[in-house]
Amino acid sequence: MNRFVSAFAVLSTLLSAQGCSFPVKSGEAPAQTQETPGQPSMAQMDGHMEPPQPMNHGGSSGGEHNDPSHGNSGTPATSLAKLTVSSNIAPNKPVSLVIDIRDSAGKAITNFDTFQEKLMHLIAVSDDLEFFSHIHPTYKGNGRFEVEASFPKSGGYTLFSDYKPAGQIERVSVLKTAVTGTASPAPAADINLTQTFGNTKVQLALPEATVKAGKEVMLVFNVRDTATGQKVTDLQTYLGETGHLVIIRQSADLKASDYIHAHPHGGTPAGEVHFMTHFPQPGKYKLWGQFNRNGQIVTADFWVNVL
Ligand SMILES: [Cu+2]
Repeated sequence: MNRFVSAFAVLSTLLSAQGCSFPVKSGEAPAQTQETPGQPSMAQMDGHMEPPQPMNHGGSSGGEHNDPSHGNSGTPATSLAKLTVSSNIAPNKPVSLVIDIRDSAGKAITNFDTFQEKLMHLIAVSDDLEFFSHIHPTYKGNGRFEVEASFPKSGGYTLFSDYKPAGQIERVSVLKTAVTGTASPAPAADINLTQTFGNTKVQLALPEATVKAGKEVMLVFNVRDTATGQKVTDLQTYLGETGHLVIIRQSADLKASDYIHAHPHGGTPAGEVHFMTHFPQPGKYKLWGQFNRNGQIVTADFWVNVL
């Protein structure tokens, strides 16, 4: 009962934030559901030196003629994601997440392109950005993806669902859910740029002491072994690349425009992973670099203040 209240409260916030509406059938399903429009991913904009929003690609000369979302910001996106959670989510209790992808007419989208080795990448974060999870839902056919997840603590969560309808550009749909109970206050942001994760010490090198919004910046992750202090030599590809970097801007209501997925540059020295990206606007950003040390995924998180 309680969860319906929170689900619809979140939904209405989203609708007003997005400035568009789509039908909500109350009582349609016994589970917590959420629908959000897909937006062109910022990932595909990396390297284009364009600000992430508004999604303005400069008129009709682009090659992706199948994508009406390239028009004015008021144009509806061509895909919608709906999240269904089978039960009340308790902290640390595995729960099945079902994500249905439909087109703007409500019809299931049934064909997806693989990118970075998967059909869907799902980034789940607690709304205070303390918890991060990168998982890959399984495609069940008829537009439906499923994955088991568990969330460590009470409070709101945002899921960034990253997928590519066949022949179209990458999309990011934002889904919201909540874990029962009262959220505990977030710990203070640790702004130290050297952190240890198990047997790996990662130092994030910024190009300048102050990072400014709207500028292309190179972020360098120096990955060392804690035992030897030396740069590691055992990095392997992870999902087809030498590393992945997810960046999310801290915000009371996380949106697709707060999400950046950066891809690394090749040809860098052993133990270094370089990402070119930009921070669209001032704020506090959380960064999660993911690296594969001989089969073990290291997730290195940092806070960066952008002026
Ligand atoms: Cu992924």
